[in-house]
Amino acid sequence: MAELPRTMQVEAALERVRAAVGPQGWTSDPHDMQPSLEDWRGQFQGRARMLVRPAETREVAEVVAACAAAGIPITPQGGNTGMCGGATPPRDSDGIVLSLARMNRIRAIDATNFTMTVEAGCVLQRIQEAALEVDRYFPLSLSAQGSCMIGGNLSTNAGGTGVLRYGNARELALGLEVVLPDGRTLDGLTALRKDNTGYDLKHLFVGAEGTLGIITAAVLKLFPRPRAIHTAWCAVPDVASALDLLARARAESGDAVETFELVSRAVVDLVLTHIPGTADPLEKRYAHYVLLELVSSASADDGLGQRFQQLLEEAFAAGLVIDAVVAQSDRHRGAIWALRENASEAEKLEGASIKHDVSVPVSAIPSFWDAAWQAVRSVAPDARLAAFGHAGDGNLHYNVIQPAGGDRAAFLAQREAINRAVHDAVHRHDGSISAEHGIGRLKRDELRRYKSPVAMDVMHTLKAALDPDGIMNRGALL
Ligand code: FAD
Ligand code: 2HG
Ligand code: ZN
Repeated sequence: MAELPRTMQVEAALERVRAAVGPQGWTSDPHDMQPSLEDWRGQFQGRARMLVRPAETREVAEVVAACAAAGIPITPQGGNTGMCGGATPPRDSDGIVLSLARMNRIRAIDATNFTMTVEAGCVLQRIQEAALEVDRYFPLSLSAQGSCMIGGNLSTNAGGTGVLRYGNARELALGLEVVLPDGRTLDGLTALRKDNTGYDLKHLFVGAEGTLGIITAAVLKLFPRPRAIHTAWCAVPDVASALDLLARARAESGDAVETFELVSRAVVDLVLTHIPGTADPLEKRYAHYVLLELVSSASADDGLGQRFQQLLEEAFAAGLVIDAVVAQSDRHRGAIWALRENASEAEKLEGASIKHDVSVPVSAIPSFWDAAWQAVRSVAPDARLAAFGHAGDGNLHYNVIQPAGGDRAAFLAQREAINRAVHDAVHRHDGSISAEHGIGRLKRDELRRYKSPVAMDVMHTLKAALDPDGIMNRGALL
């Protein structure tokens, strides 16, 4: 029998997609699709034939099989909060966006096994709340938690503010269910902590940014619920002192540090300017701050409060902390956290920023900080630094923002030179150009520049083996 022309193959496949998900599960209305065709930062705009929203794994499998048969590209999408444009289809795409938003069931919670089985479209905050309801804790925590989804968190291997104690998303997943690019379902929903039966396949899909398949469900690790939380907002004289404070806090608290966030004054000023209801908890202005949080899961306060107090006193005496405020209530703690949690939003409201989500060894942060800034100043003397981040993990958001009142387009025209200044400094300090946000479309060229050719080759080999026609998230990562 003669093969159907491509346009007829595509139409037949799209009809199969529509039938698989039913009328609730798709739209091609430009107005309804619009939010899915642009990223959170408004930096990427794309095109798609259809927005498809399956409600079950078998529907995802049928949609992918239909697309695979006709070579229709698929862009997977969760909460669309990603920072690198990975969930936005290409500008010239003739494919579909596949949203996991309707797959939002919590399938099971096993409090004895300390596990929860969730669908990919579960919003992170809902997972945190469901864990607390059974007196357990799911520690992945980021400012986008009210809208990002666990499938997106796993696909970007998200980090956030609890990595020091609990690891990033990769370390929180025991098993995954994945629809492969040919439409088969890989059921790896194991709740086992030990399973050495060959390659641990889940790790292929964590951090793959949707390029190797679609995560449809996951078994997550839970932890005992924190009972005592001690929070301080500390002014530090310089970045090096902050890291001395970190080392001291880890060693003297029995490694109870859950959060160690460095925030520069420039970022605090942006938050105070743009986010209503925020206030500076200290009277004087300082160059850098640390949001420090120590946590204990013991049923009574096991002396951590005392150690926390002692730690702060000793840090004052050693000149590592020059001013501080300790949270006295949940409300007070929330007000302190607001200075950190609103950093991205405040930066966005201030104007154009060139973001650098980078990591270096913790001990190299001070040297990197100065070297990178010197390099940026040499190419963009009027640019401003609004840096903050998860210093406890060696991860800085070394964001360079446009001059106050300056021209947005002129500033963004310097992107290449500014990226080179920062990323070359990262490279010289044995760091990574993407600590936690991934590569997406934003950093594809940067990845090629800094990743070893052998590593790139292995990644291309894996991609070709699993997705030979390249339908999964075309244009992202590789
Ligand atoms: P999306 O943006 O929808 O997608 C991200 C990528 O994953 C895309 O490549 C997409 O194709 C792919 N994808 C999504 N779902 C699936 C799936 N089910 N299967 C296969 N591929 C899929 N990130 C951090 O790591 N740490 C932070 O502290 C942090 N803070 C943030 C704060 C703010 C205010 C914002 C806006 C973002 C922040 N982010 C942070 C970035 C972002 O929230 C995370 O990357 C998050 O994990 C993305 O989840 P999402 O559901 O929005 O994914
Ligand atoms: C955070 O830590 C996020 O708040 C966002 O990773 C970082 O906006 C950024 O650059
Ligand atoms: Zn971050």
